Amino acid sequence: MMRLTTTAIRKLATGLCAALALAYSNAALADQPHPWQFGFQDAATPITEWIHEFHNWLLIIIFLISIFVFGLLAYVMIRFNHRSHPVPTRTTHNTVVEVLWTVVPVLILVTIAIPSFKLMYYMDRVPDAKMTIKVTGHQWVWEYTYPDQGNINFKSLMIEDKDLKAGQPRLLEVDNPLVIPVATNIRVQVAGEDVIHSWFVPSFGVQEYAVVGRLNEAWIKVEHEGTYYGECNQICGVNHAFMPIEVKVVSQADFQKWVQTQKTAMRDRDQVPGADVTKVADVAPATAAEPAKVGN
Ligand SMILES: [Cu+2]
Repeated sequence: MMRLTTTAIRKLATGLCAALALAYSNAALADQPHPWQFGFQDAATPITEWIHEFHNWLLIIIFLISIFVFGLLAYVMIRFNHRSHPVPTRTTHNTVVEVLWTVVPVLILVTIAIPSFKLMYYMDRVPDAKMTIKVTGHQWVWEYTYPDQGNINFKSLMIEDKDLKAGQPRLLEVDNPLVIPVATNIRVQVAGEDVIHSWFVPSFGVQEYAVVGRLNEAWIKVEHEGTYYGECNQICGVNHAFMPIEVKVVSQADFQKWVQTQKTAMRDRDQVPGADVTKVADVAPATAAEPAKVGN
């Protein structure tokens, strides 16, 4: 029995150490979900900071209302139960109470509505964006385009479990992450190509639907360099869980370097004999498909 307990304690201690180590290694990375997490991921943009503030404000209101209602319930149960109050009153109306229980909730709703609308408009208007990124959702991969940087364009695919390297988070790591500069207002345009997807990065406070034939818009200004993770947030088919989002936020200088590397890579790709044909084929299907339809 004694030996059993010692083993159990040792196992528990090892488990605890492993959990702490995991928590520490995750803390070293930037925002991503981790096991046994409570609360939100850290805010990385002004929008998320505001969302968290608003959430905390609502929490206070909910807490106060709950205490008040539970207090009233307790008061009624103790003061007016059949033993302590055998003969019930026959009161049916009380104008003051009726006005109060109408006006007070209205006031509470107003204190919620005003900051809520402020936040909504703050999220909605892109403030003086320095660059634009186009995000396109496909079944089941994200595509990123940089129209201001010579149309750099690539697809971002999840790294499968068997190919993961140490420290890479499972189901979140991708081959080509989205790279953006730190402390820059960025317009994010989101569209879909097949079904509805949703580009969701919790620490950016951005969750934008990728709808075919629509261009939705959001904005981000990430305040610290690092790696941030998100996921497709709209059930989009069998591989919905396997189209994560990874965003690398780098300094302006590093971003410019990255842009140059991408441009050179694109130029090299275009110079490969036959590469132009592929390029045309990428753009062509919409027009090429039309005559086929007429033929049918
Ligand atoms: Cu999706």
